[in-house]
Amino acid sequence: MPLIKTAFAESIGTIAFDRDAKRNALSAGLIAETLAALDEFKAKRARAIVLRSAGTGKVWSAGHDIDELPKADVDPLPYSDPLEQLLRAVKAFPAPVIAMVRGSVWGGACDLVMACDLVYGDETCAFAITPAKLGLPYNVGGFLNFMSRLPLNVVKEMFFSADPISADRAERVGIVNRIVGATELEQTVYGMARTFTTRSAASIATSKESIRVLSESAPINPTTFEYLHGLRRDVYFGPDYHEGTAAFLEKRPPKF
Ligand code: YXS
Repeated sequence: MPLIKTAFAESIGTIAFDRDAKRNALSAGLIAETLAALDEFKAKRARAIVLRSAGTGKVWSAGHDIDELPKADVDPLPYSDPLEQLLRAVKAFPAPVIAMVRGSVWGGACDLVMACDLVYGDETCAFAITPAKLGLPYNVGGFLNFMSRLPLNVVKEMFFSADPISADRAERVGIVNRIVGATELEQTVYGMARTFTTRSAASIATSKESIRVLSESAPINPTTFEYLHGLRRDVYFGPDYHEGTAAFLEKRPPKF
């Protein structure tokens, strides 16, 4: 069974997560299909991509597939992780990627939404980043993804509390470009995508890549990187990560 649905019309590629049984958890399989779809749309010279859920359920995506997280003593978010590969592919895609969000967005899926170029949601959308619920150390690229978009106090509220930011606050703090009514969301998103198809693809691609390079240029020296990596190792070798992933799999609240 495919884990995503895709469509291509008017030079706009659509990728819809279709794994509701697991609340669109971003498994390696779902991500592989998504990466293949991005490659196909790049070959077709898509002028815009829409990333959405196929369903109309309460959850856009439950984030990284926790069943696939290493259970302990291993970096849970290495450079090679499928989700990290997807984040880089979205940021490198040579046309705008628009997240169309209905329902709640959790963990790594929130990072994915923040990696998209534009985000539109309806009043049911909500956004949570959840390493603090799993006892997990997030990674440097992920922190920078949030820090380059949101005020630090909001980044800290999200990472420390793991609580969802509701639709109206998400618009106020800048997680989303706009919140529109549920019945207008699709036409708003595809209307913006169509606008991009009438503009210079070369100019847009250069703007997107230049903004990516400039926004990611956070100069840190090797000693600082080693220090940050050491902080992360202390966590993923620590007791909280064992407890956080076990609690989720045993369907009970974690005891930190
Ligand atoms: O028991 P079954 O087989 O029916 O499966 C259940 C859940 O186990 C499964 N599921 C997931 N499986 C793997 N990875 C997930 N992230 C995940 N989320 C859910 O889907 C089936 C239905 O789940 P259920 O009954 O809880 O659905 P619900 O509608 O009552 O609640 C929906 C959610 C999303 C509120 C709830 O499932 C939930 O809180 N899921 C976990 C959200 C989360 O904490 N995601 C973070 C994943 S870790 C991550 O992304 C990063 C590494 S980090 O932690 O750093 O942010």
